[in-house]
Amino acid sequence: MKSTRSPICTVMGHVDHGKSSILDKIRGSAIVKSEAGAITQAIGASIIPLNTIKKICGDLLKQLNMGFTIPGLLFIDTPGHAAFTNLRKRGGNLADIAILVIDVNEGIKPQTIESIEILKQYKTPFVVALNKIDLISGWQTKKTNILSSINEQSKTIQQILDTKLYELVGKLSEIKINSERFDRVDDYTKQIAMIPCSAKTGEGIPELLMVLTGLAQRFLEKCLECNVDGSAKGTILEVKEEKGLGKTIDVIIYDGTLKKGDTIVIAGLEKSITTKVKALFEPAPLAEIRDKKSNFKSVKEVRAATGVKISALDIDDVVSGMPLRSCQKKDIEKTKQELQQEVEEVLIETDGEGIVIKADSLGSLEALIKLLKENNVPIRRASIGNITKKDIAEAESNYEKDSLKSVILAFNIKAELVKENVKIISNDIIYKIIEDYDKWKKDKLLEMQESQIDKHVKPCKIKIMPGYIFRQSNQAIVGVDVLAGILKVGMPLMNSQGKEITEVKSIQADKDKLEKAESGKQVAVSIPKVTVGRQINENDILYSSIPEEDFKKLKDLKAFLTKEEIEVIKEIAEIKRKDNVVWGVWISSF
Ligand SMILES: Nc1nc2c(ncn2[C@@H]2O[C@H](COP(=O)(O)OP(=O)(O)OP(=O)(O)O)[C@@H](O)[C@H]2O)c(=O)[nH]1
Ligand SMILES: [Mg+2]
Repeated sequence: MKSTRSPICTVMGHVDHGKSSILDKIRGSAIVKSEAGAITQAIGASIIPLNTIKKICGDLLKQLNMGFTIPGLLFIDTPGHAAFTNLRKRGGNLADIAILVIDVNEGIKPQTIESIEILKQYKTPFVVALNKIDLISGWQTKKTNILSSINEQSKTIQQILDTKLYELVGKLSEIKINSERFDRVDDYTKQIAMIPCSAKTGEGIPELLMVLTGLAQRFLEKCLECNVDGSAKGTILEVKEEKGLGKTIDVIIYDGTLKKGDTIVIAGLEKSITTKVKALFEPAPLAEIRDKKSNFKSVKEVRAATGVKISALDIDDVVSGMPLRSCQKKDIEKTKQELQQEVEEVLIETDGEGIVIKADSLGSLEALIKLLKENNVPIRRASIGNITKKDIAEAESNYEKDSLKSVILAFNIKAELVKENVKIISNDIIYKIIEDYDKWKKDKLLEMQESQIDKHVKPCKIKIMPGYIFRQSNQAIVGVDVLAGILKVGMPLMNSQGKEITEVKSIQADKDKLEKAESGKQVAVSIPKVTVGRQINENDILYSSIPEEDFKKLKDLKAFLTKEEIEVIKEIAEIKRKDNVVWGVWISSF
């Protein structure tokens, strides 16, 4: 039998911006507004029935002028830590809809961007809860709806709120999110609604629920037609050891019914696990938890959408984010294949060129892969869990060919193994990993090019200083003024007619031996094969004698030459051409 299940709504956002508090307030309002059945606590989630939402929203929902068929909303809180960053199901986000919480006084923070990136990738509709408005200094809490409350604030406060709100609208538009205050939105398919609110005073919470419910109903009705009596489909939230129960798995069920005794298949990294539901648990009513009887209540069956704790044998190797299905005995093999295929669609194992990536869960790995693909970064291997010797070896195999790909990107994973030729970039914010990777690549490229340029004879211009002839011949020693570029030991030198006459044997200044001398320095150099008064004289200008091959290479590395060096290299080319008209002409001019 087809029926509409509750849309799954995740609450996302930066640490401490008030995700849990907003959910608490929604739950709190639910309990205040009606007694029995106001909310159902599920494992890792709370379900607010439509009737309760209607009571909380009062006349607000009527304004929307819509008929509601969704039974309610199932909320999942995502804790600040990263394991929950991306709750996935095949082909999408486990969440049908989301609340993005932003602290009005703090604005956009790293995890806000992270959340937006994930919502964008999966095209998940969302609203922005602009939280903590009560902390705007001078804010007066009113017991009316949020719009009247805003209108009743002083003009200054109204202005402050508007400034903060539109600053945020501006920032969001930079990352291609078109947003607007909820009452000023004219097309919910094009604009993200922002609802100013306070989880502390409750202001704006009914409006937040109204917009969310309206959005859920309008856009989700079709995709929520699930088969309540069919086999259960779910996503693993967490694997947990519970006192008295042993290993258990917390699962969000988004389709079908799961019963005690059902056969379940859970996809694994190498192979799937098939087991039986030994027991199903929901959170115990508050009173029982207080009596310390148990935190959990055993139930016979659960229906989508809900969160449930499953106790079963052989679940030690279950990984969070993995898909779960219940099935008939005869369908085990088929289900196994389907689930394993789903996982293999995410994991990557190739011999091609590309980087290695690791993540702590299937969901975060998928999100990371998607972002890298958008950035055209080739992936050789993508897998879950700690970095292994094999990962290192795979990354290192790129080193010879392209050291920029000798990299492991790790999301929410400790980087313990190290190897000289393999760069490991780890972070618990996905887009930070990508930023760090880009930065590392840029720096590394510069470094590589810089070391490249040092292999070539670079442009340099010196003048033999009058009165500083220390030795005339037999390895002449003269004082020189470095007019441009860097004079280096080993550098071949030519005169201003373009004739290569000598090279720099050594450089000395104040009795110190130097490897090089920069423009502006005056140093003594020893130069063989020349005699002062014959091949060279006081006041002569000498240049580095750049071989034609080097001239070409320097053209490609132009970015690493100073303006002064570029001027000199042009002079050098002119001089070389006096002797050989085609010198370097096949290289377009500098
Ligand atoms: N004044 C005020 N304080 C708030 C509001 N919302 C949350 N807080 C406070 O902000 C702090 C963080 O709130 P949480 O709800 O725990 O934030 P969170 O986003 O769930 O944090 P993590 O789960 O750690 O990421 C707590 O001290 C809350 O009491 C609000 O609207 N007004
Ligand atoms: Mg929290």
